[in-house]
Amino acid sequence: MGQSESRKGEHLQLPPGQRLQRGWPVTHYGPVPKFKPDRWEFRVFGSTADGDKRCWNHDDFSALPYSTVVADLHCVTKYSMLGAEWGGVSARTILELAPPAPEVTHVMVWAEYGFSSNLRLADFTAEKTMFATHKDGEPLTAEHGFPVRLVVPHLYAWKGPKWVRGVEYMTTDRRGFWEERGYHNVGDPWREQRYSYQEEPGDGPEL
Ligand SMILES: Nc1nc2c(c(=O)[nH]1)N[C@H]1C(S)=C(S)[C@@H](COP(=O)(O)O)O[C@H]1N2
Ligand SMILES: [Mo]
Repeated sequence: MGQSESRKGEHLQLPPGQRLQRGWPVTHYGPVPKFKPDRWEFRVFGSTADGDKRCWNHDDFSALPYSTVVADLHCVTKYSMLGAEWGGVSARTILELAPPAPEVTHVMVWAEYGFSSNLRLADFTAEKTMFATHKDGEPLTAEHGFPVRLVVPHLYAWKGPKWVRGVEYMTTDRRGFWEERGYHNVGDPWREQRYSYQEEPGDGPEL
């Protein structure tokens, strides 16, 4: 078959306990936010290298360097979508434009309505971690996170908030929305790190 089939060839493996999903379901907690372009901004704050915040409005964010990655999405409820092409702004680009202080070890990614997810800095700086604005060449739809969602292909999908509004650089770890509500602080699907009761010392802050 065509291009999508060969792309999928790179991603034939499903993490343990996952099944293949055809199509793209919508999964999230709460309502779909309404995008208000004049009020929208993408903010980087917390422990930046120079102590200043960075802010991009929607036009400026849309003008940042655009790249694509082919990556899978693994929902902790056990379905996986394989071989999507995500387009957007690499997390590494944000780190270059808004460098963190040397003491930063974790980030909190913030979305509309206070949804959040925490990541180790190493997961945030991973090559394929991306603030996606597009999937398979099309802008994201509202229910899939328009205008921007985070994609962290090597972790369960709750680690990638839809409707992202900012990144907080942190010098200690703190739990995000699902990490406070029973999900694993790290969330590696290859190790089936689904629930917080599976955490081992060092995986996350005390609950
Ligand atoms: N803001 C926000 N982002 C979110 C969630 C959420 O509840 N709120 N759920 C996550 C979960 S559990 C999954 S599986 C994916 C689903 O993305 P999709 O609806 O585009 O398939 O979004 C993630 N991002
Ligand atoms: Mo999920």
